[in-house]
Amino acid sequence: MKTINMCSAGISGINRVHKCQGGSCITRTCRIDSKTKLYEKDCQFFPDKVQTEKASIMFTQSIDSVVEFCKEKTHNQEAPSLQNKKCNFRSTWEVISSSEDFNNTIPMVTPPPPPVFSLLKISQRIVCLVLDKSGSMASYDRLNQMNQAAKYFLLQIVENGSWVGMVHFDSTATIINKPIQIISSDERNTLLAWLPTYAGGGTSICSGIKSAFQVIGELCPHLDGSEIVLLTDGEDHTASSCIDEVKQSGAIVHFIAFGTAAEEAVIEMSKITGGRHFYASGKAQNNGLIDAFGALTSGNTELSQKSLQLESKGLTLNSNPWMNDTVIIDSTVGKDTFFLITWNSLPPSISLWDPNGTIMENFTVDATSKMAYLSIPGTAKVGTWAYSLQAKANPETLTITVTSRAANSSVPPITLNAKMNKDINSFPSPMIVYAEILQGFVPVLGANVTAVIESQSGHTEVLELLDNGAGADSFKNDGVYSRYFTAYTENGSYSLKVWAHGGANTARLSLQPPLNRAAYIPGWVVNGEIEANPPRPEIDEDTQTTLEDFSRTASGGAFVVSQVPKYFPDDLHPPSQITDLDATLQEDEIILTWTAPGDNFDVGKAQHYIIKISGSLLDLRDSFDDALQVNTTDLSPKEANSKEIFAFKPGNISEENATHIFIAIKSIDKSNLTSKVSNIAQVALFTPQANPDDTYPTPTPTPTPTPTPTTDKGHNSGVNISTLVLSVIGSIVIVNIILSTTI
Ligand SMILES: [Ca+2]
Ligand SMILES: [Ca+2]
Repeated sequence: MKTINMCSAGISGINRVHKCQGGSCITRTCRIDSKTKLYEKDCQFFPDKVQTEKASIMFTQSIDSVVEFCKEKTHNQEAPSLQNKKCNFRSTWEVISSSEDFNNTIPMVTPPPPPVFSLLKISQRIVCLVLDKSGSMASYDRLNQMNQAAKYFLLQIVENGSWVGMVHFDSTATIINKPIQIISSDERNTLLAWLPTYAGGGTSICSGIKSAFQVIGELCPHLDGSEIVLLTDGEDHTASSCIDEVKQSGAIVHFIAFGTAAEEAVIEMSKITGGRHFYASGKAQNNGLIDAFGALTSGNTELSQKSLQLESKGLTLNSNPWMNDTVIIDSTVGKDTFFLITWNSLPPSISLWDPNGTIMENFTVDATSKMAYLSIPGTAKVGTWAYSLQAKANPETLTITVTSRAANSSVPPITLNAKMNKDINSFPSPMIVYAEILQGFVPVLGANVTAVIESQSGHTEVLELLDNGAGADSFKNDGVYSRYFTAYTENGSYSLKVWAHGGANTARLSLQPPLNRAAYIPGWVVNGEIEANPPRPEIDEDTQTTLEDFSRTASGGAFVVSQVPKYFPDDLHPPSQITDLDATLQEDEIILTWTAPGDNFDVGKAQHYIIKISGSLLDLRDSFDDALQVNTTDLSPKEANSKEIFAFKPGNISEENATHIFIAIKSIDKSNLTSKVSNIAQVALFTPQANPDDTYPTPTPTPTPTPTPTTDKGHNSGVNISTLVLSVIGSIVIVNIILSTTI
C-alpha cells in the first residue's frame, strides 16, 4: 500500500472512518468513491502510537520517534503537499541545505551564548522633518511641491500626541524648531508657518541629519525609535560620511528622493535604520510627493488612529478644464476625513457633494502653497462623494487626495499595503509587485487592484494585480495581489503606487480570529485499536461576507534598477512557470486546466505549449524533454491569466505497466524562450485488488471493528489497469490513498 499524503511514507497506521454521535462511536474501513476512485472524504489516517520512523518533524512532530527532517531518500515525492508543490518535490533537508543562509553560515564549535532579551516599549512618536532648501529646489516648482506635501503631512498624517521638530538645510543646516507636541490644530498650524519660503545654496545632507539628532536629543537623550523624514532633490557625495553615526543613533531615517537621482548613501541609511524610501518624479499629476508623505504614518500607533488614503489622483488639463469624479467612503472609515486639492497655476473652482447631494462649503484656501483643503467634521457619510474641479488656467495640473481614519475603533478598517519584492535590482531580472488588502487580519478578496510604476523620467507602466495563485501570485485568495514587472526603461529610481477598488464581487472571510492551523491527528492506533482524539473543531473555510464598495490607494515606496543597457533585445523574458495545472478524468480523456502564463512571465501571451507525460515523476521533472509528448496542435495559448482547458487521451501510456502517469507543461514565447516546467499533475493507475484496508466492509461499532470484506463492485466488473485515478500534486487532501500492486 502506498500513502501519498505523508512525509515520510514510512509512517505506519491505518485508514478508517471514525464518527461519534451522542456518546457512541462508529469505526469502519474507508470506502472508495466509485467516481474518483479515491477514499471517501471522511476517511482519516490513524498513525500507530509506537513506531520507528524518524521523519519528518515537519509532518508529525507529535510522534515520539520522529526527530528528523525528510531527506532525499525518505522524502515522499508523491505527497500532494505544499512542500512538494512549492519546493519542486524536494525534501525539507534538500531545501535547507541548499539555501544561501545555510551555506554561508559557519557551524558553531562552542555551545551558543545565552540569549539576551531587551525589553522595549512604545514611546511617543518623535519626528523631525529635514527639508532641503538648496538652490535646485527653486526650479521646477519643487519648493512649492515640497511645502504642499509637508503641509499635508502636518495637517493630516502625523498623529495627535506626536512630537514634531523641523530642520532646513542647504550647505549648512538651520534648526527651525525643537519638537512640539501636537494636541490640536493649533500646533499643526504653528508648524505650517515654519516651512521654507525660499531656496538657495548647496546641499549638505549630513548637516541636516546631525541637526535633527540635536533637535530630537533636546527632547529625549536617547534617539532610539525617533524618526527623521529627509527630503532632498540633490546629490551629495559627502552623505556617506555620516552613515556610521546614523547607524549608531537608533533613529529611523525615512528618505524621500525628489526629482533626481537618489543618493545611494541615503538609501543605505533608510535601509539600515528600517526607514522607508520613496521617490517622487516631480510630475505633479502623479502626486508622488503627497503619496510619500501620506505613507509616513506611525509604525506603532493603533490601526484606528492611522490615516488611510482613499484616493490620490491628478490630471494635467488642457482643452477640457474639468476634473470630475467620485470617491467612495465605506463604513469602516469616515472619521477625520480630509479632502486636499492642489493646483499649479490658479485656484480652480471646487465643488464637493456628500452622498445626499449636499454641497460641502468652507474649503481652506492656501493661495501661497496652491492648495485647498477641507476636514469633514464628525464621521463622514458613508457612500459616494462626488467632486467637480474646474481649472482656471490652461494648461493646469490639478490633484485630489482624500484620507480618512477608522470610523469605529472596534471595527478594523480595510487597509491596503503595497511593495516590491526587492529594493534594488539589476536588469533584466524580473521583479514582483505585491499589494495586500486586509480588514483587520482577514484577507479581502475579489478587489480590482492596479499598480502604476513610474520611472525616474516619469514613464509609467500600469499592471493589474491578481490574487489568482498563478504567475507571480503564490497563493490564490489570500488577499495578496501580485504581478511580475519586467518593463524596465532606464536606470535609476522607480516608484510604485497601487489603487484598490472593491465592488460587487468583493468579499472577505469571517472576521473571527485566524483559526489554529496546527496539524490535527484524529487519533492513534494502540495495540491494534483506535484511540480517538477529540474531534477537530468545525472549520467553515468558505464563510465569506460580501463587502460594500470601497477604495484605497497606497504608495509602495521606491526601488532602484541598474544595468539597463541603452539598447537591448525586445524580448528577454520567458513565460512564467504554470503552478496550478490540474487534471480530472472524464470517460477515457484527461482534462487539464491551468492559468495561462504570458509572453513575459505573467504579462502578454505565450506562443505555444509543450505537454509531456511520463510514468516517472522525477523523469518528468528532470528530463522533461525526453518524455512522451502530447499532441497539442489544436491548442494555442490565451492571454495571460485566462483559464486554459485541454483534453487528451493518454493513449499507450497505460500499456507501460506504470503505476502513475505524471503530466507537466512548458510554455514557449514568440522568441522561443521557454518557461520552467509546470507543477506536475498526477494520474494514478488504479489496480483492483482485494485488500482489507481498501474494501467495502459493513460498518461496525467501536471498539471491535470486524470488517467484513466485500468486493468493490467496480473491481468485479473487469476494470483493467488503464482505469485512472487522478489526483493533483498540490491540492490539500487530508487522507488520499492510492493502491498499487507494485509497492
Ligand atoms: Ca495571492
Ligand atoms: Ca517573452
